[in-house]
Amino acid sequence: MMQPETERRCAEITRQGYTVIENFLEADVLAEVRRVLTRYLGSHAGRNGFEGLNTERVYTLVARARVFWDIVLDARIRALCERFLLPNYLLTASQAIQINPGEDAQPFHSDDSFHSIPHPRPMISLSTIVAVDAFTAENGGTNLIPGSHVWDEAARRGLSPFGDTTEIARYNYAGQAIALELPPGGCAVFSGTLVHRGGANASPHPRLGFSNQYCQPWARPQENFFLGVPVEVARQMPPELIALLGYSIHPPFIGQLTASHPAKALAPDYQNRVALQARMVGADLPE
Ligand SMILES: O=C(O)CCC(=O)C(=O)O
Repeated sequence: MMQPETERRCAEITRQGYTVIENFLEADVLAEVRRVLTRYLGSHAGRNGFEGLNTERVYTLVARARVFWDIVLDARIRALCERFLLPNYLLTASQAIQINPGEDAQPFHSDDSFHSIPHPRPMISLSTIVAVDAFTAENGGTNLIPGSHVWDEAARRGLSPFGDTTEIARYNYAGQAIALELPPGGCAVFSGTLVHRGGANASPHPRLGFSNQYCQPWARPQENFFLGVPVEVARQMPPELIALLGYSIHPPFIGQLTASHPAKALAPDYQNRVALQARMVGADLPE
């Protein structure tokens, strides 16, 4: 039953760079997301124009609550990942973004541009952004440029991995952007090559959303989930999820842990192989 929907969404991503799933989160799931995020808001204010000086972020969502486990593994999103990414794709980012009233627009950027392979090129990552509060043109609903996912280097000249670099580039890009309007619980899925930014929030209320992003299995993820997700939490996760965090092999060897499967490191009795072998041969680490 999902197949025609997946086909339609794939076609939209291929044509315009993004697709929208209006009713992505059920009301109870959305309420749980809001409950968890409310607890953490206030713990990390943006430190620069890219994070947003009047924006709050909660990183590593997948470590914080089980509700994000199911969302990361959502079958509709995974069906799209399977179409655009290789098997053994990974989670690359999992963060909430609250754009507070009065915040300026973020610099224009695309989410996989720090993989410095020239454009046009296939996406290296696939992003989702989910509205917790309704996204509107007034409150900072993501500004995105339809069709920019296929731009070449000349069209992308005003961008850098940290966003647009000049006033004129910002002005030109803004003229081509649309504001993503989403109901609470709505989701947009877009190519890692699509040019976009968090919008300015001219409303009197914060705009809360979150973004899970997935990348090719050969690309280095943005977030270091091995260190960011406490091992006691990772041990409770379902196998499909720990695989997405990098406890997996992209054959033949990417991700191997001293020539064994990295998920073995989550076993309660796991012993580091290098330390074990050093003990066997009577060596000190490091010599
Ligand atoms: O919050 C948004 O609407 C988009 C934010 C974004 O693109 C980012 O922080 O990379």
